[in-house]
Amino acid sequence: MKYHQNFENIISRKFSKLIVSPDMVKPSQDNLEVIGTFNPGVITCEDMTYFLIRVAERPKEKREGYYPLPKVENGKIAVNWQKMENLTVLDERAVVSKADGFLCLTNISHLRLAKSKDGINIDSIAEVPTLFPEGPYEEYGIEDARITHIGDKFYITYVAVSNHGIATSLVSTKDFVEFEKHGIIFPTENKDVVIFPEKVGGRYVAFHRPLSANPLGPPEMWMSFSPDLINWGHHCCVVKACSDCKVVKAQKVETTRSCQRRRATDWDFMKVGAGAPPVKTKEGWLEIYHGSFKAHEEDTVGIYCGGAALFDLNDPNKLIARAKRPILVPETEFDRRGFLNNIVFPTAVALDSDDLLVYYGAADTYTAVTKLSLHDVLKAAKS
Ligand code: MAN
Repeated sequence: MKYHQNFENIISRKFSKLIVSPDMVKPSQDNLEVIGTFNPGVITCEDMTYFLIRVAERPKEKREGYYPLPKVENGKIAVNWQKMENLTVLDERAVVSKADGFLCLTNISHLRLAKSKDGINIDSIAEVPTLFPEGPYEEYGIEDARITHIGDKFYITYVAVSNHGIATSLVSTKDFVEFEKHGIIFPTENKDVVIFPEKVGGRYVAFHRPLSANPLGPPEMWMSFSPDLINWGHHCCVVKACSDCKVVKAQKVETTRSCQRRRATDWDFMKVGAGAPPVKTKEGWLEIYHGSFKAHEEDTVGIYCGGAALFDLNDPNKLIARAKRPILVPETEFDRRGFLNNIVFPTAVALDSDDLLVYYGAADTYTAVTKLSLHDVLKAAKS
């Protein structure tokens, strides 16, 4: 597929590698199949890289005229068989019940630990779930971990999905064996919460992505501050969807959310959300985030790319630069073909001397890593 020039990569990848695919992971129950191992939280500490991979599963059994909708009940994934005629398919991920208008997911996720000594080749993957959905706020699964190392602990944010909505919870661990749950830190609807690796001006800092039920504007990246990682406040919007936000003409773009008066050629015109916990560079806090757009009417969720933005080191809610074009577009076969095509969803980065290793979910199916020159990324951000 040829993209509009606004979607073309402005920098070249040094390499890309698929590192975890669904066939490498055992299902959590015999009646389920693993369809995705993606959007990993990743952190490197003392010569070991830890991955918390989102493992998406769906029921193996098929019944003519029915949809198997998974849900956690009594610590297990149960299947709710719903007549297809009573549902409207929203996209590959979700159906809507015609009776009450509520969404149900077609697959359900948990988090699984994998380890790697070199950060690129996986040495081991847990045989059973590491963090499994539990309680009333997680009955439709837990998704998209982001890991930040502060002091002697790893802090993990993840998305908790239930019929209460989509919220973000926090857990911490010292060893990836024992986990302490801290509950929901951003209530519904909020996701893409990533915590900065150190306090700035005496406060913890996080990006988050609230979603307004009233489509007054597109989903955008916000920032907030906390004395203790639990209580967050001083919220402000720091990155708006659409890097070049001029309105050229009223244009109706069907999304599940809104009709948007913006240019359909902007790579991030549908939404933006934080990706990886930011890294500290001489130029500022570097954030690799995601944005999405619809290239064709038939695209369901749209195309997801990675972008780069820089924030002031001492005053992080000050955006100092932002790349006009994406720095990562779906490029490899595994980015382009999967459960959902054309998705690059960055969730972690690691500095590797003069390079940046970017870990991401590819096509909502795989965990992948790519290497970019840090100099190229900073130059792109300032372009
Ligand atoms: C949303 C979330 C992510 C997913 C992307 C792309 O942002 O559901 O988990 O990877 O869409 O489908």
